[in-house]
Amino acid sequence: MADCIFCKIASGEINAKVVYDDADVVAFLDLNPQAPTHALIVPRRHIDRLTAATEADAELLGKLQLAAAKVAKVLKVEGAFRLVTNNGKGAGQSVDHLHYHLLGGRKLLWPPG
Ligand code: DGP
Repeated sequence: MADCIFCKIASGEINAKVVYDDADVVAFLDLNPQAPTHALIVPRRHIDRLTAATEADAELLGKLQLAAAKVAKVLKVEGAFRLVTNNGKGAGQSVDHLHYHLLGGRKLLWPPG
């Protein structure tokens, strides 16, 4: 997508602190961290949000979760972390490219608010 910031990060057009990448997935540190460890895991292929995914994306969605587990290990928070996606503006989604927040490094409260 031409004007998508996460597409540009995935293609290398915009710099980010990449902590993991493979053929389908890129993970990088969040610009505005909400925890000592805060990474974003995104598919290289543009999908607006989880509810825009289709059956054709099933394998990719699985890869995102497996990549998230690898990112947690890379960032040494595999023992305790939260993986969350904000789907839609009302849920706090500000970038329209599917992404999972991986948060860790501090006590994570529930419910999250
Ligand atoms: P959300 O609000 O769920 O759509 O999360 C978007 C996150 O993306 C937010 O925590 C800040 C982060 N973010 C926005 N622009 C950039 C950027 O250019 N680089 C990086 N690393 N993170 C960004």
